[in-house]
Amino acid sequence: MVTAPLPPDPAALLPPPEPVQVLDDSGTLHEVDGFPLDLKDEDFRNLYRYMVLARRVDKQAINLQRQGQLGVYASLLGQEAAQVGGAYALDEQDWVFPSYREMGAALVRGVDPSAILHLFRGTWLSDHDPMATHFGLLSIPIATQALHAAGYAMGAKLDGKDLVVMSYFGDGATSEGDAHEAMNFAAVYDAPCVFFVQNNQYAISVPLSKQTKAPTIAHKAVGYGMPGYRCDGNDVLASYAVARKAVDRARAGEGPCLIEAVTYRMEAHTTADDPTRYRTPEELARWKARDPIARFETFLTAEGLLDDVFRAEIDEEAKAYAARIRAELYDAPHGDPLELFEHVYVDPPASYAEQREQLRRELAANEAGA
Ligand SMILES: Cc1ncc(C[n+]2csc(CCOP(=O)(O)OP(=O)(O)O)c2C)c(N)n1
Repeated sequence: MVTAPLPPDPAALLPPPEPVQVLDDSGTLHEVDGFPLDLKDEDFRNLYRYMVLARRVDKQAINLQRQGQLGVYASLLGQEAAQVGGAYALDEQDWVFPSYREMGAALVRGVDPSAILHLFRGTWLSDHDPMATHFGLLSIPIATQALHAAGYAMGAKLDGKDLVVMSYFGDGATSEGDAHEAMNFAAVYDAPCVFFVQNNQYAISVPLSKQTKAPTIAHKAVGYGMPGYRCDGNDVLASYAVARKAVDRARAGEGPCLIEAVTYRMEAHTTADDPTRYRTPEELARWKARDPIARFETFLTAEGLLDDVFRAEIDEEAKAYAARIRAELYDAPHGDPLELFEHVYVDPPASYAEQREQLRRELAANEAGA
């Protein structure tokens, strides 16, 4: 008699009761069983560098929006450790499919931040060349990138390619059908895919408590038959160690994982949001005290890896990044809105031509009235 293989032991897929934490709140390192750190001094410095650059680019982007140079911007403040730690676990041939908040992961992949900011300015309709960095285009429709990631990973497996795909999305995105379908497909087909959820506690104004009744987001993994991990997302080393484990499993053909990095969005949802309407100053202060960069600095200083020379070097580099962004973005000419219709269909449907004509008329009327 042929018997079906036993389903995985659900208990083995459950996240540990506490999020994995490598650096405690005071910046002291405790290695965690099962999540080894394979990092050298140079890696510690790189992680720090990316986090500081991400924060500086983020600040510059907010300033540009305030000056009317960007339409809108979604800040990553507070999420630097989760993003940088996660992306640092990938190899060059691997891929990332991001949401709109992933400037930190973009920097790790070598994406030019100005290219991304052009999208927020509306200079052009896409942002950067994904083939150059293996960093997908920013996805604004929530959770759609999880499907792109699952599909890309399934395709890579069919092609016999050695690559792992990581998709970043938020706690709110886990309520979308797209996230469910992506995780289910990836698990069923053992796709080399890591679903990296940054649980920053809010989906715009909706708190996590109104998002799910699951004990944690990581618990949802069991329903798909894949392991769920949780880590302290304000701890760059924990974010790295957990992502490393998930990436290694996926690369070894053991299928996908769901990671929940527990973190906090310290800024507004986007520059169009007012977070004082739905969260308290006390809550913000509690999370500010857990700042991911400050915690890592304490560790690096104690290890003798962060001296004044290195600090000054990174500070100079961050200033230069910001200056380049200002030079590139300030008063950059806008693209032609009609381009919107150019690259979607080979044979556009008739309704498309009507919509294009409607936009053309509106633009002409605006021009005439200007
Ligand atoms: C399909 C879809 N529905 C609604 C929106 C509007 N929207 C933009 S951001 C957002 C909240 C997303 O929250 P979360 O997934 O937690 O990510 P975060 O923004 O906190 O990083 C919503 C509902 C959207 N962009 N796409």
